Amino acid sequence: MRVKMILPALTEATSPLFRPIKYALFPPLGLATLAGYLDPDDEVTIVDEHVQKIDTSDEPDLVVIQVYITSARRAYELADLYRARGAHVCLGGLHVTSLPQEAARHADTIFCGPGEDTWPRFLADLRAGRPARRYDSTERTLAGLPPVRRDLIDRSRYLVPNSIVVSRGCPHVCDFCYKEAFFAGGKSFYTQAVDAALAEIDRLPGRHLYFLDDHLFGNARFATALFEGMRGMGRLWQAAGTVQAVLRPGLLEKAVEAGLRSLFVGFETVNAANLAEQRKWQNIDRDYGAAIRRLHEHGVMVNGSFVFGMDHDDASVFDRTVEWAIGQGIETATFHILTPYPGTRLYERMAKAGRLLHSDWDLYDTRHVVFEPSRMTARQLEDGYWRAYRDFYRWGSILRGAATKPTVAGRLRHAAYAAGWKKFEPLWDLVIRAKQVGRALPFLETVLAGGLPSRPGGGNRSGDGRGVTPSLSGSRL
Ligand code: B12
Ligand code: SF4
Repeated sequence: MRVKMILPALTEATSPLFRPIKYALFPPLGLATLAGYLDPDDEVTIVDEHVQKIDTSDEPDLVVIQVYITSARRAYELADLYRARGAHVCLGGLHVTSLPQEAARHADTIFCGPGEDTWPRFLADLRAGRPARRYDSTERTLAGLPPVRRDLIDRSRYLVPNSIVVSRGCPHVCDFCYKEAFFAGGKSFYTQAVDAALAEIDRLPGRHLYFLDDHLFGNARFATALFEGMRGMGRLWQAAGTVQAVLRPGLLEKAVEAGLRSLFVGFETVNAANLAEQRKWQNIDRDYGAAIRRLHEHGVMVNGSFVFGMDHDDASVFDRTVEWAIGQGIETATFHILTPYPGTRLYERMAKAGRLLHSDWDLYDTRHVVFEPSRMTARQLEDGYWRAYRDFYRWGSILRGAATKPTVAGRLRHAAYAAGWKKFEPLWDLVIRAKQVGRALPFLETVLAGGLPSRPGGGNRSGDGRGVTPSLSGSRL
């Protein structure tokens, strides 16, 4: 069977003028995971439109498309094209799960929720000549997961080819997050067996890893065993975690011993009232400053994530957030405009109150205002969002942030990391066009390694020295 798997891109990522580096960070791990279930004699390709053009002149038997909200329009366009040509078209992923009826109009088969249970079921049905129109995931386990088909990924096109996930979902329930809707109908947080996760890590070449798990620290027992198993592998890695997990005694130390050097932390807001509104219980009454100090003391750089536009935010929130982040010595920040994804509680609340402005999914990209804010105008919110980026990444701000570090080496590392992410965008653009992303960055791995409080154990168990791919944690999104 000829199988074509596609990750369509949103318009910005395919711009002929300028391609932000964030779209060349991570390969399509979801599709590579699903490819693991195909037969060895299936002819399969994975095409990621964020980094390559899609040739639509072919005639595959089966087309598999992963749909995010921001790429839904493009995904449907490709689906219609291949259906007209007689291929069996499957659509799955977050947006299909949120709006199955919308997606079904463009597909032969749709998939709701994670694919590990439904996808092999569908493949068996297809081979038996009776594929269904819709599959809903209910069994949630990562046991027996076949190896991710990384051989189908062109590593040289990505800054971080070694992205990995060893769990799914998250134990928390924040109102604005995709997670409750996506995992409805089954468990919403589960992990691989520790040995399987370690084996997957061991298979990855080079030194650097990026865990894309929503909350790698979410199950403390699993995380402890994983970090203990990773000790001595000589890895340098980045991940996402919560303030709560950082403050938990012992866990961060183990992560650092295993090679953690930069953490994406969802602070979300400096406005405490917003946390209750969004059911971000795990952040309430947590000392953000203490969490940052603890990370920095352990040589871990912080990528702070902030959301603007919650109901208690007024027009002063941008300056306050930026000043706070600089003063805390946060190395990189990711700002978002609050975006109600269909299927979330936030979306329901906004829809009920008549506050949604439109359903143009292209603009649900966390850079546009798609609802009526409560204490400022939509214009103020959008302008403030862009201003926050500009102000945080000014040279003056980078140097002020760097100056909070106690040592010269620490200051240099901060400046190199923050500037590398945002100050050299035109250079990244050139590197992407020259298809040299994968080779460009041993320098950044050096930056990550620069903060070690102590040296981790020696070499790389499986490493072959290739694919050393340091990253900037500047974007999880
Ligand atoms: C890595 C990442 C990115 C990367 C790369 C994406 C990629 N290569 O896949 C980059 C940096 C490009 C990115 C960009 C953006 N992202 Co992003 N990203 C993620 C992140 C952190 C991890 C994705 C991942 O690899 N997961 C692990 C794999 C194994 O899971 P998976 O991809 O979901 O695939 C599984 C299932 O979805 C399902 N499945 C998927 N497709 C199909 C198809 C079929 C047929 C079947 C059967 C099953 C199936 O089966 C797979 C195996 O279980 C997620 C958070 C998350 N936890 O998902 C956010 C997330 C997906 N991003 C999000 C957003 C908003 C964005 C941006 C708009 C942000 C921005 N402001 O620019 C952009 C635009 C994305 C776009 N192109 O349209 C949102 C999506 C919201 C939504 N409802 O669509 C998420 C959920 C973050 C969040 N919490 O809000 N992102
Ligand atoms: S902690 Fe993060 S991943 Fe978990 S529910 Fe909240 S926003 Fe989503």
